[in-house]
Amino acid sequence: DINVMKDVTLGFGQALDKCREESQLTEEKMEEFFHFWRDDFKFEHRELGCAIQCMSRHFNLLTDSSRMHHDNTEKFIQSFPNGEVLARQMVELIHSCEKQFDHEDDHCWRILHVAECFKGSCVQRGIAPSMELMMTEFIMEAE
Ligand code: BOM
Repeated sequence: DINVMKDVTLGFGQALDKCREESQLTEEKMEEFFHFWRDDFKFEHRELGCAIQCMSRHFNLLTDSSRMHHDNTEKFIQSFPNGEVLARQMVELIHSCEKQFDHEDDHCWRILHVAECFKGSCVQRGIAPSMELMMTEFIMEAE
């Protein structure tokens, strides 16, 4: 279902406002969270990694060592319409990305690398949401 990843991203993105200040992620570096899926989005600001860490914490998706909490993450994804279709696959993709960057001790940088890797895996598997769909929904929600 092409809507699942869109819904999960917009849901997860709700925490961005709460995390901007503590992560120092300015609107110049990321205007809205769904821009994550743009083709030309660059993963270069450590602050984005810090923001994703903060947002994940907000939904209780991290362990004490700032790794993904598998059960909580699966349940979080399942809480969206048809989330059960992608929950296992997303947890596995994130975990396999985590393993690739486990040597990175800085949590913000590691999470940024994991996020970029996760996006790449989603694009490869054809489960990345389309930007047009994201924009439309985002604008509809704001009205
Ligand atoms: O090891 C730290 C785990 C953090 C993983 C972060 C990957 C997620 C990137 C952000 C994209 C989010 C889209 C949907 C939310 C998935 C839970």
